[in-house]
Amino acid sequence: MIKACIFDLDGVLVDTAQYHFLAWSRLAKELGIEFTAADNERLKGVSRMRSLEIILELGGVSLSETEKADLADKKNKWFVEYLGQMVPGEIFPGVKSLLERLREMGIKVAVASSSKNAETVLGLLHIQDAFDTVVDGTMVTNAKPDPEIFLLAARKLEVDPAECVVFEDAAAGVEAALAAGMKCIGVGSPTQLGHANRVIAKAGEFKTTELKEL
Ligand code: B16
Ligand code: MG
Repeated sequence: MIKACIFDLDGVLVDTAQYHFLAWSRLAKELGIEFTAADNERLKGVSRMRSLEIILELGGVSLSETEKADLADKKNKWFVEYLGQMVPGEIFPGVKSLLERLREMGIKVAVASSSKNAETVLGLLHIQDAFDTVVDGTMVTNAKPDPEIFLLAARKLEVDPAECVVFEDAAAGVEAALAAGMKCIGVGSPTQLGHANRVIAKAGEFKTTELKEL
């Protein structure tokens, strides 16, 4: 029986990719590296440092760890600045009512996001109180596909991993959820997320009656 729903943030509750794209494009331009919207797709669900490394690889640029850390910091400052434009209405349609329904049913809800800016984003969307717990990139050492972030969320919710379902838009996140011994609903395309227990196009489309069928 499912007792908890764990939501990835970026790409499941809201589209932050557009803001990441603005910041990464600005950095790539400064470095003289061509970076397209298609390239940006490869960064979804990937950690900040790995995202930078992918961009540097695109440009055939190799830098020291210190230089990379400085660039990642610079990108993050711009990202946070661009996030200032985010408004509560950007939460994906149907998500807020889904969260409310789950809680009414006594199902615990959590966010498990690789982003170190998760709290800021939840605050901008005015939904920080909609969750029993939030686990983010500042609290784990191993990035998805490692199951650490989901196992930590289950521990904080005091629920067994087998009683959790994860909503994830990234292939590495689906892998992480399954490795944690949880059920997983892929949010996006079945081609990329075929290893999930089910795939839906948008999180807001999920019907709580479907929890029984997992
Ligand atoms: P930050 P998620 C991920 O969040 C994003 O999908 C990914 O594009 C981003 O690079 C990563 O967070 C780190 O974000 O730079 O804000 O720490 O999908 O796990 O909610
Ligand atoms: Mg995501």
